[in-house]
Amino acid sequence: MPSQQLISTVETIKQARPENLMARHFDGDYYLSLNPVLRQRLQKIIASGVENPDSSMGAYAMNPQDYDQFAPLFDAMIHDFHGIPSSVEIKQIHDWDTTRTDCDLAAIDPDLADVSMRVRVARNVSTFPLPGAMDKQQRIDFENLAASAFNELARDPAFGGKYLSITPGSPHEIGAGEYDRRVKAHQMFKDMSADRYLNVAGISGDWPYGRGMYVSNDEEFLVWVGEEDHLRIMAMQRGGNLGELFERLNTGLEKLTLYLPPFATSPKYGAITSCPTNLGAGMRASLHMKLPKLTGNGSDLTRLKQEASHLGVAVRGAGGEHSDAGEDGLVDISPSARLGVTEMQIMQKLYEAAAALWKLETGDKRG
Ligand code: DAR
Repeated sequence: MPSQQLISTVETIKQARPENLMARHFDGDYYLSLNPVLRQRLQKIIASGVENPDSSMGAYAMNPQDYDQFAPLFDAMIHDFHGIPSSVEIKQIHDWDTTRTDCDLAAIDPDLADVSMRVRVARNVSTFPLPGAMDKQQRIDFENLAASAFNELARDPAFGGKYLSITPGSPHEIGAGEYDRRVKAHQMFKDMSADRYLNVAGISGDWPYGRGMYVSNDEEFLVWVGEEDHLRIMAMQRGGNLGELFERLNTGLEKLTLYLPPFATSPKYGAITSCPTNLGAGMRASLHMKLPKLTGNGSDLTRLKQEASHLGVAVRGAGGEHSDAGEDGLVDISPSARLGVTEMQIMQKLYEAAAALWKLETGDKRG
C-alpha cells in the first residue's frame, strides 16, 4: 500500500476504533522516516490491525528483532496494553519459585480442592523467523526439530508421551477423527485458517503444515507446535495445588531447552512472542470456578468482570476466548499482567483472586 494511503487508512481506524492500539500509536512521520525496506516490514507487522480495525493490539512481530527495530511504535503499544507508564523502564525478571507463597486452593475452601487448572508459556526459538514470516519449508523444518526434541523428552518417565502431527505425510500424522477428538477435548488447537487476525498476519499460513502437539501419557503436559508461537508449552490438571502444576510446567520447560536451539528472549521483554500481549513471562495461568451467584447462573458476567478487574484477573467462559459462562456459573479466571511480573507473582495473583472471588460468591460461610 502506498505510504500516504496507509497513513490515512490508519488515521481513519484511529478515529473509528480508539481501542486499536496500533492505530492509536502509529505515527505517520516516523513511518515516512523509514527506508523502503523497513516500511515494507512494518506494513506486514501492522497488516492484521489495518485489515481488522476491531483489533485490540493490531500488530504481530515477524522476527524477534522487530521489537527493537521498530521500538518507537512497539514500545508505545506495549506500555499502553500492559498498563506500564511510559516513564517506567521495562525489565522482565523470571522467578518460578512458588515455595514462598500459598498454593493450596483447598486451604481456601474444600470445594476448591478439585478444580480445572491450566498454565502455559509461549516460546519461540531464535533460529527461525516468528510464525508470521515463516515459509512452508521453515514450518516443516521447525516441526521436525521439535519432534526430535520430543523424542528426547519422552525418555523421561515423568514426561513420556507422543507427538501428534497434522502435517500431511508426516510420520507422526494423525487422522481427522483423532484431530477433532483432541480439539473437542480442549487439548489440540483449532483450525487457525479460520482466524482472520492470524490469516492477515501470516501466522496461520500453510495450514496445516508444520502443526502438531506433543501429549504426555497422562495427557496433563502438552506442547503445541506452530500455533501463534513456535511452541505453547502447558501443564494442566484437575486438583487444587497450583504449586505442583507450576513445578511440572517449569521442569518440562527446562528439559525442552536442553534439546532445542536457544529461545528468543530480551532483557526488556523477556520471552519474545508473536503478539505483544504475550511478552514477558509469556504465561497464561488459569483455573475454572463455579460462581453462580456472581454470574446470575452464567447469564451475566458484568459484575464478576468488574470485581475480577479490581483483583487483576480477567474472566471468560470456560470454553475459551469469547465463550460464555456455564449455567452453573463455570468461568475461567486468569491474571491479566504478564510483562514486568514473574511467574511466581502470576501464580500468587491467581491464588489471591480465587480466594477473594470465592469469598464474594459464598459470603465467606466461615465468617
Ligand atoms: N486479535 C488480535 C490479538 C489479540 C491478543 N490475543 C492473542 N494474541 N491471541 C488483536 O490485536 O486484537
